[in-house]
Amino acid sequence: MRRNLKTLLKYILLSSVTVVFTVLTYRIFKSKDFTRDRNSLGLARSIGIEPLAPREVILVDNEKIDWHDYEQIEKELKRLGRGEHGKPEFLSEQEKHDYDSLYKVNGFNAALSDKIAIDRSVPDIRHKGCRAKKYLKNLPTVSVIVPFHNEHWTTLLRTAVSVVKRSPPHLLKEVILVDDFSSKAFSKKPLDDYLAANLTKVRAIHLPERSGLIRARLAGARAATADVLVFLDSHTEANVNWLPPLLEPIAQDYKTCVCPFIDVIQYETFEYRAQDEGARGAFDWEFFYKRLPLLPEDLKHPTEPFKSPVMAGGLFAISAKFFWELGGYDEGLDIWGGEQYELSFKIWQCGGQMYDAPCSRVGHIYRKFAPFPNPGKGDFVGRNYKRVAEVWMDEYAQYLYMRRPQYKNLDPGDLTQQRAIRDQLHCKPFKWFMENVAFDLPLKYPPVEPGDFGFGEIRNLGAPELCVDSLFRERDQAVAVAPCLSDAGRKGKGEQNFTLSWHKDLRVKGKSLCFDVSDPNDKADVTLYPCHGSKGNQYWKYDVEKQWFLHGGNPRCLDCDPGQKRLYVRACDESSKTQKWRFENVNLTMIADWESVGIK
Ligand SMILES: *[C@@H]1O[C@H](CO)[C@@H](O)[C@H](O)[C@H]1NC(C)=O
Ligand SMILES: *[C@@H]1O[C@H](CO)[C@@H](O)[C@H](O)[C@H]1NC(C)=O
Ligand SMILES: *[C@@H]1O[C@H](CO)[C@@H](O)[C@H](O)[C@H]1NC(C)=O
Ligand SMILES: [Mn+2]
Repeated sequence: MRRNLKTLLKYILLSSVTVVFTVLTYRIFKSKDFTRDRNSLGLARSIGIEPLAPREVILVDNEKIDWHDYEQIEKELKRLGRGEHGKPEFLSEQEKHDYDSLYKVNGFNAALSDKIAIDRSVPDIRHKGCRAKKYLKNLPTVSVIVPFHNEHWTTLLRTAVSVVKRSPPHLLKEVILVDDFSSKAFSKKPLDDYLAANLTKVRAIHLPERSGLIRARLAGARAATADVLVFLDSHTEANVNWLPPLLEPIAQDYKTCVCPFIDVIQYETFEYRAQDEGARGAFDWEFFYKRLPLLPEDLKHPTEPFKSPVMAGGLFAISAKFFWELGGYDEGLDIWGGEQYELSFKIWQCGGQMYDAPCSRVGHIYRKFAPFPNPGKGDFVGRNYKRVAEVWMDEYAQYLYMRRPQYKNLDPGDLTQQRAIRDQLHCKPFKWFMENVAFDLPLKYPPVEPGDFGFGEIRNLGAPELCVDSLFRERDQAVAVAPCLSDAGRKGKGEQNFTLSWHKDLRVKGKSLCFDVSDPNDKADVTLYPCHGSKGNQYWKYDVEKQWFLHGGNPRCLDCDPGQKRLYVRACDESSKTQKWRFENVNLTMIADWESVGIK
């Protein structure tokens, strides 16, 4: 009896929970207020129930619409003037009086910027498929955060105007320009007045002391009131319909960070053009930012967001909720450097995900040179890197320290709070990140550099007195054969020491010049070209048995004309003696393992 009563009570409790939830979820999906949606959904999930809404309501919620602002697009197409449509522009001689002085403080052609309209048009260089793409009708609201220190007036305003003009008004809640203690006069009151009079959605906050990029971003994030934070650099231009592709993946799962494609605004001419059609962000073991190729499945869907291991750093969207769950940036990171790794590792290791959205494009001025003096704070970048490595990278930190032994003696400061975040969020180990997200990184950037497949002299068997010789030539010049330097009585000038590196390229010993063949014809020259990592033109393999040097994917054999002392490649021929070469030192173990070393 008692048992039955208990069961009955349980039943009543459960059904009332169900009723409450049905009502709640119905309201959630009907509601237009995204913040409430998300919080309630989060609540539902946090107590272990996946809310199921009535069928038709789900359909409403998944409704997708065309977000293009065709009126605006039409208007921009008709614009005439300097630098319009992102065309390259030039100053006349008379206009060049402050060219040098403005270049020096900005690192780009700021005098030209002043001649180009603040609301200029940019070309729609998105993949054609983006024009037909629809996105969820219900998208979260956005605060755009733009930290700046002494940014040039017109490039700063162009950033803000491009955002305001090319964002759906009801999604864009505000643009916050975070003035990191700029010393240019217009950065204070004139800026505030301009914004109040002309750009009501844009406001500036002025930091009372120099705080650095990372803390300036945090200050902006703290002031932001919308659902999603979008961080931009202060010399950027948002392209057509840039916002919905950034927001949809976040609307679908708030633990998501999305980066736009970053286009190039050329520092001299302000030409707007593509950098490329996308790559996955990565790093090498000195923490230089690198890129990995798209995966085959990414290439099949050129307009769909693809997963990226690390962000480039300056331009990204993330829900405020997730950003703060992750503790924002580590405030112990000083000025700049390492913050993109910190946030990226955190996002992936702590249950989130990161995408690049090909249909969202933002132009960025890559400066010609950095105009700012060194802040004189010692190796602050090294300290930042060490903080990131110590908190997030586990045993992989050693690969960084192997290359930068001086980091061992750097004091990274107090890491207690960062480690507590990692514990509290039950974040995964770095090994998980390396094996599941950046799984192809070690092929291109091995934690421990493999040795060479071989090195030394390369002697011809058809003409055994001749060796491959670069003759100290430079880029774009042909490699030849010459009398072997190691033979007695044949001393002379020459450069006959080469390495077949683990990159599967043939290098002049001690230089980063590689043997390159671009000519598909018979007897194609072998020329020297800066090494670019064994792809295509620079791929070489040594066949120990046949004593062939094979070039390229559709292999041809290294060969020579002993009379003319010419070196070239041609179709492999088992009977040719001049195609056989003796390579002075070969690591047979490594050659036997050819496929598993470096890039395949
Ligand atoms: C508003 O913009 C116009 C046109 O760019 C400019 O002339 C004016 O000075 C601006 N207003 C303020 C208060 O700065
Ligand atoms: C080529 O370089 C290697 C290592 O740097 C050196 O040991 C070797 O003696 C050199 N060989 C010749 C032929 O100079
Ligand atoms: C050959 O390569 C293997 C694997 O990288 C390495 O362990 C070994 O020391 C190398 N041998 C020589 C003689 O360099
Ligand atoms: Mn920048």
